[in-house]
Amino acid sequence: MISWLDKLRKGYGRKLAALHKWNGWIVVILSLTGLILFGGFWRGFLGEGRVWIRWIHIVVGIASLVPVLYYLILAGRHWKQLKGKPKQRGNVFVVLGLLLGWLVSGVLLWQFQAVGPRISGNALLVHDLLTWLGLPYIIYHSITRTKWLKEPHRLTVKTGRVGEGVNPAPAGPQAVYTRRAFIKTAVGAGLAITLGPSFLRWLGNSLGATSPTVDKLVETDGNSMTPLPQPLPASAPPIGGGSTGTFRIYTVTPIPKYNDTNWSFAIDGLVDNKMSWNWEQFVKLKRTVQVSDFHCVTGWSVYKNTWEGIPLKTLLQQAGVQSGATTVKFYSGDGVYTDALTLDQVNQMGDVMVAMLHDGKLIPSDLGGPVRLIVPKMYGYKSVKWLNRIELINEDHIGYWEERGYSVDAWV
Ligand SMILES: Nc1nc2c(c(=O)[nH]1)N[C@H]1C(S)=C(S)[C@@H](COP(=O)(O)O)O[C@H]1N2
Ligand SMILES: [Mo]
Repeated sequence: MISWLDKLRKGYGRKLAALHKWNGWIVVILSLTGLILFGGFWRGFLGEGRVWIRWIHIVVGIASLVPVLYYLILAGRHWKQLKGKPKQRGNVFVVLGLLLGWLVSGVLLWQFQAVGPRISGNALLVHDLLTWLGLPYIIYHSITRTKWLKEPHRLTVKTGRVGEGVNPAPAGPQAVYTRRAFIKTAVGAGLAITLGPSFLRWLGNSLGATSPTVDKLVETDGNSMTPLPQPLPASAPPIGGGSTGTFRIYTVTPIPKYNDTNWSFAIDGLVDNKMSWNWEQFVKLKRTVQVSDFHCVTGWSVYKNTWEGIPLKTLLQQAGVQSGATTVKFYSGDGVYTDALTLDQVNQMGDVMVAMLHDGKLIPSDLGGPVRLIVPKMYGYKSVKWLNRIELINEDHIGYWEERGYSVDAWV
């Protein structure tokens, strides 16, 4: 046992340097893939590629445990070496803490279905917070610790014509200090200026009790629908008391814009009465109100949404589902996104809704309005945005994200 550890410790200095390098690459890969996963912008672009990036992120994330464990074997000696260097000792703690924090919260996010939305929601908060604080720290650390900054006179030696025997005089300590201090400040300020505002916005949205951003999205709604639906008394003020949490705007296409002339809705396929509506007609359909939570598989949730719309069951009854039908297929007006539920699932759930209002206001275009599907008991990818067609079919249909690796079983 002891000799086995000793073997691993052999060549300590070289190993520590190699570890540092490997760790650096792991952090670079995780940052790039993580930022792509975080940015909604990439979703439309990447499509299926996103699932691969997610897998790379998870596998490399778990693999990051290897250098951490290896470091712990070497840590005793490294620790002694850093005696009298409190800053560097602090740095070891920060980096180990970051890596372990990312790892634990990452595993919980990966296993979202096993741990449930509350835990994965908190894991996402931790994962994001560590990224907001840790990534700038690591970038700062790597820039301000590069060799030429630490030992600038060596650089001059290298670039000077050494062989001639006249080494240029090393810069005086005063000059080194000011140049180092200046660059450190510049890097710090640059990071603060570029990342600060987005960080504060993220912090406000994540920790804020209500989601004022929905109001903002309503204000800047790309849709212009007339007439506006009159909310039911249960919607205004919303019986749910107003939603808490923030929707992340997800789309795999540019966000479509609607008005009352280019919007329509249809039910067809295996039904006795195929039906279609324009906006004016659709607004007149009888609506109901329900309160429910909304969970995305990536970890975020929005709680206590008051949705107003038409229960899917009601629409299906009016259309008269034929006995051969087994599946309800949903189409988005974006022309790309689809998903499906079996008729059994629809009947079992009872709260699947074709929603038109959220907390008493018309759903804005960014959030899938004017009409989107809501499936509270399943993860968000079932809740098709810009819903404009429902088709009854007699075979299975694999939805957009299911085709790209998400579980067909989307139960929360
Ligand atoms: N048309 C369409 N519907 C969609 C999506 C999409 O990209 N396009 N994303 C799904 C996913 S994964 C989630 S979590 C929710 C997000 O809804 P939001 O953008 O209103 O927050 O919409 C779902 N419905
Ligand atoms: Mo999602």
